[in-house]
Amino acid sequence: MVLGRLFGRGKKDAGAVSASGATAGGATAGEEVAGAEPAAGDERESGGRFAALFRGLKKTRDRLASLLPFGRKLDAETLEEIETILIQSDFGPATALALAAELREAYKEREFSSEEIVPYLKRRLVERLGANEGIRWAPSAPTVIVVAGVNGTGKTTSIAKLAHLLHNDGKRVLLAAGDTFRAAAVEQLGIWSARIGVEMVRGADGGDPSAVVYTALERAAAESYDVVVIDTAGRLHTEKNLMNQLSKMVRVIQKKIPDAPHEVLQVLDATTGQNAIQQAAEFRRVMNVTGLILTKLDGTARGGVIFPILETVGLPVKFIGVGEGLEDLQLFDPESFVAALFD
Ligand SMILES: Nc1nc2c(ncn2[C@@H]2O[C@H](COP(=O)(O)OP(=O)(O)OP(=O)(O)O)[C@@H](O)[C@H]2O)c(=O)[nH]1
Ligand SMILES: [Mg+2]
Repeated sequence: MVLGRLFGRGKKDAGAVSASGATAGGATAGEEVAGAEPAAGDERESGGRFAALFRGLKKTRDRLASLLPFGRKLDAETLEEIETILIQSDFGPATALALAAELREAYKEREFSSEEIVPYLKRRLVERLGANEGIRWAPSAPTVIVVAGVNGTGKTTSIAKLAHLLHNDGKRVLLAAGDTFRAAAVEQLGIWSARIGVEMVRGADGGDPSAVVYTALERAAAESYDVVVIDTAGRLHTEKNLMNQLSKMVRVIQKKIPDAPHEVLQVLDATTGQNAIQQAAEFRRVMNVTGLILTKLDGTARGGVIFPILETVGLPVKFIGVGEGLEDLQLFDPESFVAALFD
């Protein structure tokens, strides 16, 4: 089901896009409706999708578990403590204050006992995350996805992982090596593309990335590709150059396909906290960023950072990175995410 949403088979366009079917061991539709523990249980041990998420969020989960006053009487002091813990865990002041206020209110009305604190928090957190609509597909192929972000955030690896997901779902994926600034970047993507078994368009070293993108779009049309995923530089000589290059790339894409790019996904490194939020603001000034890929959640004990990112940046998190392996990019699923934070 989770993959179903990723591939746009959720509501309106059911069946419009062929897919090999849900293979990743996600929850069934019934389980999804049931609550925040859809994929837990057996799958946690079995090495499936939830297992990777559960493993990836271990640092954050351990930290929360060590902080939360389990089994304690829910009084004014405990409530105060929970508020502080949520702020310290990078849930951000807005989420932390709102949750604590809701808890206080609910406690006043004797809605629940102290054992219910965590289930209550989980429900509220899932609600705050909202739904993930998945990839926005083009009405007619190819769907063009630009992946941008500052250097080292995980663009190239995330593109490889995304291509792998899409390829496994039966999509014809074409990669465009748009980071021509570093020869090694093209090589890196080339190695991934060979490993995954998808084609890649490359240009001359140091050449104009817009030319690479143009060629990729021509080829995608001629050879009926479903998706073009474009890698971009994270660093040029100056930041101004980078922003100019990115906006030029978008103009070139739009000359060929007016309603493209259909997705501009900005990659943010979860371990950089507040910095990630600033980067998002900068990129939005030059590009119409449509969603985020939040990487390296496995590398931080402060995975709660997703909340202030969502609140401050106001863009949906579409994918999350929970490790360095090819299987470690997931469609962001709020319920599984929150379950993996606490269970
Ligand atoms: N632990 C962990 N490492 C990750 C994740 N995503 C990416 N990385 C690592 O982050 C490092 C940088 O990743 P790249 O994909 O090269 O980053 P980039 O944004 O393309 O970097 P530039 O091309 O220099 O702009 C690599 O060592 C990746 O393996 C993740 O989800 N978890
Ligand atoms: Mg790169």
